Amino acid sequence: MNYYDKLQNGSFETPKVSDAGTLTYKNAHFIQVANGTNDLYWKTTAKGAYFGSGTQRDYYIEIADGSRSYYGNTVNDPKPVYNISSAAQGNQFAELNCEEPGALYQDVLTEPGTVLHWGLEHAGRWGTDTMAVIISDTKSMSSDWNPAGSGFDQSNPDVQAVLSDKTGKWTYHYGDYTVPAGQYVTRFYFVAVAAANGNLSNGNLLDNISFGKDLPNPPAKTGNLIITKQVEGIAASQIPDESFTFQIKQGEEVIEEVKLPQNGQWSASLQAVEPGEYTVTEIAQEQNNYRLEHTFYLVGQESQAEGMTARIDITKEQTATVTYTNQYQPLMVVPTGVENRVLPTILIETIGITGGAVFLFLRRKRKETDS
Ligand SMILES: [Ca+2]
Ligand SMILES: [Ca+2]
Repeated sequence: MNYYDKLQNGSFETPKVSDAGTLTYKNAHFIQVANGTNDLYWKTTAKGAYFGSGTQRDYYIEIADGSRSYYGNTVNDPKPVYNISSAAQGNQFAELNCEEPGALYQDVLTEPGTVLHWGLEHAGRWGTDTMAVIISDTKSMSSDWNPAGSGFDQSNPDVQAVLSDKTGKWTYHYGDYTVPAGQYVTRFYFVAVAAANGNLSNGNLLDNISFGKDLPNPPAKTGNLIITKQVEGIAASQIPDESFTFQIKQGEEVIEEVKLPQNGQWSASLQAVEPGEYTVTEIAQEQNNYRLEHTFYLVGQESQAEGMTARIDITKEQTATVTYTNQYQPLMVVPTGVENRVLPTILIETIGITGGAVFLFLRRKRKETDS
């Protein structure tokens, strides 16, 4: 088995439905592919019958064609069968309940302490369907564990989200996950919990899934914004969590407030934001024994500007970035005693050097210099 550091085939574009082996129901084309199929990457916990076969049971994943392309003389139409007019991204999407409620999963190589981002688009099939996101260690998992359907336990601490969405449109969801100590392989489950029509072989459409260090691709017609904070002249480790507040405004309306650092992380993201013009304002906090000299911001690749408020255009299907840098000067107190008598006016300044080292410079006033 190959391992990757992010989820593969999150858009279910492979294997291609239009290739050999396509199944059809009311002119909607789909495939049911078994665990281990080339280019699939996904596995399922659900053992069920293959569509139409009646008895042949195996671990199948159902992938539908949402492209409205032609098969012979007949247009493929996902609408009458899946109640959705297209995939959320690309041409294909998956149905979590293939012939049984299941969990689709993948294992991803992870580094303890890092923050991973997940995102997905979900739709109900015959009404409101419910699914869950479970993220866990792989060590404690037995291979035949099926957390889906009646096996779902909401009190499981590995449950990250329970998502109920209507039929007919894709809804985007996202979240962050910090990899616990000692966890080098992380299993990511998308679990079918309930289906609107009660039929366990129907429901929970999924597309555009991502899980990894990179921010997910923004869903159609929306954008992302990443805010990063950095400091110079003071060690980042000296700065308490939530020292800096960022206000994100659209016009006069504050749409979000973000505090950094958060759990030791110096970046935060807003996802699936409506495109348009926004401002981000940093409310900087003074640090004990340091003087804030300058605040700079950098929007995308533009040149750095001094100030606290940045104007940012968020455009669809793009990720906008803004980085704020504060420069600090340590304030040093000269101990009373010998030094003060010998050097009554001594000005001690420090400057920060890249890499976090701090060098001290002593500068006497002219009248105190040796004569
Ligand atoms: Ca897709
Ligand atoms: Ca199905």
